[in-house]
Amino acid sequence: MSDCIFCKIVEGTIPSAEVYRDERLYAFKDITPQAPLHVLIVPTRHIATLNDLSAHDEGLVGEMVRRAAAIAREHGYAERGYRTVFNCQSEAGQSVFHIHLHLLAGRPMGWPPG
Ligand code: DGP
Repeated sequence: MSDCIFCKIVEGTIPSAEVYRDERLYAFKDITPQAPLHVLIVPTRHIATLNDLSAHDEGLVGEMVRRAAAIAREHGYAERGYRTVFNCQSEAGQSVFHIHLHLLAGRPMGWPPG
């Protein structure tokens, strides 16, 4: 989608700190990290919110979650712990409307989230 900031990051027209890439996923460092490790995992195809997922996307979402776990493990957080978050719509904190899974690790996390 032409005016989507994460599509531009996937295409490389906006620079980002790459963590992982394949045909279906791109993972990169969050520009305003909220933890020592803060990575965003996005599909390379534009999907605006979780509400726009179809049954066809179940494998894709599974890949996003498994990739978050793999990145956490690569950074040494598999046993210590990490948090994964999808924000959906503005009230929940979604500010970029291209779905992304936050992976946060490296500090104690409170609950409930703010
Ligand atoms: P959310 O609020 O859940 O929609 O998360 C959007 C995240 O995207 C937020 O943590 C900041 C991050 N972000 C926004 N713009 C950019 C950017 O241009 N580059 C990078 N690396 N991250 C961005």
